[in-house]
Amino acid sequence: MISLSAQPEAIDLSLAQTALVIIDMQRDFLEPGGFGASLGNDVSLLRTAIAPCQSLLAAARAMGMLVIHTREGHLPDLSDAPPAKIMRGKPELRIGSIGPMGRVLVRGEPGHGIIPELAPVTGEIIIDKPGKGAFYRTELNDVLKEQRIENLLVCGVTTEVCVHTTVREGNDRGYRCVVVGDACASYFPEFHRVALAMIPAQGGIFGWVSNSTAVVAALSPKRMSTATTP
Ligand code: TIU
Repeated sequence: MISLSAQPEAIDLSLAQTALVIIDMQRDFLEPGGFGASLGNDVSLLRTAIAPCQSLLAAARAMGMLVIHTREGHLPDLSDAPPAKIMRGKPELRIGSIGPMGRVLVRGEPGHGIIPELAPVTGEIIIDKPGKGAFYRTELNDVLKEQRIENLLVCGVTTEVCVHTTVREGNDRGYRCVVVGDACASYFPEFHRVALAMIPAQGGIFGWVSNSTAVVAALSPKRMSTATTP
């Protein structure tokens, strides 16, 4: 059991019942030529989340915490992509079109892969999701129930889109969701700030917000032993 400093207040977490969920750290969102860039975004803005996600991942791996990576993307025949999503806006490349990293937002294409800095290792779970939320049309809830997980440490991109949707879904399903703020990023810094502010408002309406330094310290056995020293 650890006590993690967070907003709106510290949260006690049983680590055996806690999972790290890394949302959509894919080349399609973080590298030029992918889905994020096709929507007109400056993808370099998301890179601030990489190092904090790496720290969280290393700490979670070191203590054997369940790690879940998610990827947004569609089947090659686009049967799981609603026309309303494909035809939305005026992107340079639509979902399914061929770009420099293969077909945009399609499973199995280079752009759909997780960035090398955060590549999953054997034993970690990868959830492929067709929507913004990681619970919608996926096995995520079943996996979490099977592993008796009650708490989610959530990071990744983008703060106000897939991170927020997943946290809202998870909160409604009874999970305590702690968003690791500096390990999330948005193409819109103001949206990032406001999205994080919404979560702990009203006594924690969607969950808690913490930061990677606090989480890594709380997960580190060294810190836990020194914390007991008077
Ligand atoms: N466009 C945008 O900000 N995000 C997405 O489309 N997906 C995720 O957030 N992963």
